[in-house]
Amino acid sequence: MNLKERLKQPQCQIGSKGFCCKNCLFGPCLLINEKSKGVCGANQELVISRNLLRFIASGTANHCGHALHMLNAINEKFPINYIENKSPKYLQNLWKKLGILPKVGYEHFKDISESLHMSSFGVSSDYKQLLLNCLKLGIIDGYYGLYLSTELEEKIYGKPKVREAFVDLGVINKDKVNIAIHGHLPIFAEAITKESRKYKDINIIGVCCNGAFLLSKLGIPQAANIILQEDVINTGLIEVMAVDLQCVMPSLSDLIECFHTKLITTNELAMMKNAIHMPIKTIKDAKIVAKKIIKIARNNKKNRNKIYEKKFEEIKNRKVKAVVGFDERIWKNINNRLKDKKIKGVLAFIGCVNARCNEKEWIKIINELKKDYVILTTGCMAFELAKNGLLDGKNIFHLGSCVNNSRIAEIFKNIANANKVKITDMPFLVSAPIPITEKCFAIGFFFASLGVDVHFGYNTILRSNKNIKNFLEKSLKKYFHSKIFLEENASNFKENLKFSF
Ligand code: BF8
Repeated sequence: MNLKERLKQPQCQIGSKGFCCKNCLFGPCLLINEKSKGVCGANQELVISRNLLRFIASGTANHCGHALHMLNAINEKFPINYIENKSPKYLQNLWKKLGILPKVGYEHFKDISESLHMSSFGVSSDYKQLLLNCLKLGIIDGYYGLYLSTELEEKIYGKPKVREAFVDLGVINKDKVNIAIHGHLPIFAEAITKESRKYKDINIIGVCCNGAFLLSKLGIPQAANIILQEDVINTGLIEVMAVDLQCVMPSLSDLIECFHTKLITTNELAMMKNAIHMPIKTIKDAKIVAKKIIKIARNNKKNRNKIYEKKFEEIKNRKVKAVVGFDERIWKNINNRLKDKKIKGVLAFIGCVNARCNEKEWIKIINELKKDYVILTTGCMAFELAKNGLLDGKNIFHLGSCVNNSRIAEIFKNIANANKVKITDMPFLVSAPIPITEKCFAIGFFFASLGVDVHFGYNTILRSNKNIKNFLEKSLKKYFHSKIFLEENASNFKENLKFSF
């Protein structure tokens, strides 16, 4: 069964509205309407806010874990006073007043753990407290996750450079040894790219955020985002797929049984069935493993079934040129356009591409919006825009992987500073139109904590409860002058687009 077929499996109708509580064995309790209560007495808004907080805690753990693995690789500790140094002072004061200023250093992992604690059976029953804690985790995600990971990436490998590069499955080369790099940590991705330059027969291609990193930092072609990862192996032309952490579908383990592809895991947290495990902890390990994997891949090419080389003729032209490699330094250009009233505002389209949604509709609408707005993009959305030929480097800017969303926050901060106003006083909006992972929600709540309007275009948790909706749209306005809202229809999103500021 492939992804499309698995998507046809029935979805739980209660769970898909966020109304299912599985936090204890009185349950699962299904809270079908706004008057329903669980066995313990929890109402719908409590269940939704607890579920949301747990979702975001996990997303935040992913991004903070990303930074931690990078720090470990270079033998450094979490920096102290990081949030104080990176965030505007007026926001720190607001966060302090609301009781959501995170703890320092490694203590922020305690904040993640306390979120699990407060959302468990019989702890907090105040849904507003739980939602405010989602914002606290958003701040942690933003600084100890996104900012720190991006800073470490740039410290080790330097800043990206604007350049042309290629995306989509056609970047696989049937005449070469193809090595796909999937996951999120740049440590191995960069090491194998460097090592591969010693060989004429190696073709490195990226998948998901490692793909976005390699594309924007080194101009390495990106073959796939999340929904195309199985298709990469399905070409039958991949000698090795090396994966580390996050967004690697377990289905790959079964899929490689049908092909000669070797699946190699490189992070101790993420073992997989049918995979060879080659652990990488340090940059030195990465260099050693890179050499070994290149050897494995070159040896494996002879096992390729030649039928696939013929079949590849059908997709070899699926290769699109894109201008990539922007970073926060683009802010001056954007600020000038704002000052000259050439644009109405800045929209960031970030996050995943969910196969349950109609991505074509969103791409069409983003293409229309680029006439009036500067569009910033990262992660799998950036790939989707590139794949559709929209990244010409004029109105839509590719800023890298999902942890590089900190570059969007820096752009917002710099523009607001230059105009001597708060971030929330500028026409900025962040949208995750078709999210999949918990990480997308952590990022969304980070931007909301900065005072930026945040849109989700698909969301099975925030739906259908008026108190939750009121808090995220109205109470947030009171504290942050921003809102978090859900609009699943792309045309309606465009028609009703207006900023809170
Ligand atoms: O962090 S956009 S599917 S690859 S979560 Fe995953 Fe979503 Fe893609 Fe990278 Ni981001």
